[in-house]
Amino acid sequence: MIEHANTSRSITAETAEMSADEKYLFDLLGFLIVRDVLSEEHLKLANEAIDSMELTPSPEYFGDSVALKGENTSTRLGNSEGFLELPRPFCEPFREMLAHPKTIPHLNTILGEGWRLDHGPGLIAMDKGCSGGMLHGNFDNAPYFYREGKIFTGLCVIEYLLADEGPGDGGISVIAGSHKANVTCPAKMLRWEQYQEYVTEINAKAGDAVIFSEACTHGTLPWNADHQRRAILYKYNTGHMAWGGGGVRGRRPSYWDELTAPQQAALLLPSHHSRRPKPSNGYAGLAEVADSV
Ligand SMILES: O=C(O)CCC(=O)C(=O)O
Repeated sequence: MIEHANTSRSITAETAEMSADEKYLFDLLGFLIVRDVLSEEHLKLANEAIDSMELTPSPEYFGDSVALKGENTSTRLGNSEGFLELPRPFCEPFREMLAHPKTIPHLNTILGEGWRLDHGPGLIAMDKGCSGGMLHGNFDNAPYFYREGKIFTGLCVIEYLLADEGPGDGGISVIAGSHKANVTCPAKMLRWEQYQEYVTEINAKAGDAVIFSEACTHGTLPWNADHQRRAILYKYNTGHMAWGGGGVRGRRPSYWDELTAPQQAALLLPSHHSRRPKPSNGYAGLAEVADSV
């Protein structure tokens, strides 16, 4: 047995893991396509559920990029609420995706056993001509590295495609290998205005899952296909980022209102990495997230 002095035992000999080939590809590229994850029945049910929903326009993410601006004024549509609470049978595909038998091995390998849903599920729906979104990635405190035969990283996305994303359609795109980049990505590349040949448009079929580390620079290309783009994103994190379950459990304590913002922020449950109220943003959003204490 190999002794690994510094790593935790979040992966054991019994852990269901992704294959050696998949591990190679994910480590090399920062993303992976897993084919045929959703059954035809679940794919149909998920799409029927979305057909019956009123989708809301999402904020625009193309920033000042000329290249990512779509031909139409239509923004991407979305919904990030209620998928798991839908009436049966419509909740079933979304609940299965939460911990899907075909992608559990991937989460185990990437995040270690004990991973948790960090946020989502959230739907991205785009009609023809819809604008894309700026490339981004490599957030602070969520790097990617490989040590002692094990992947270490933070936020990991499983994006289940509910509609095909074929060549030239647009949609999810990545800079392959950028999860290990050491140098800042040129702004024009993030805007997809230069070096487009190094940005990979991921092509996959409805029912496939695209798995990527948020450390891998990724974004959305404008949508060109006649059919609506539909992808539902589940974002996971390592369990130890919620190692002890938070300083305060259960109901908000009676003395909550007597605490200062820094004191309240210190007690929040561990699910607000980038938007966590902190000194540098003036503790913005504290009131909204405090209910999660
Ligand atoms: O699927 C996409 O369009 C990209 C999603 C994205 O940018 C993200 O999850 O941060």
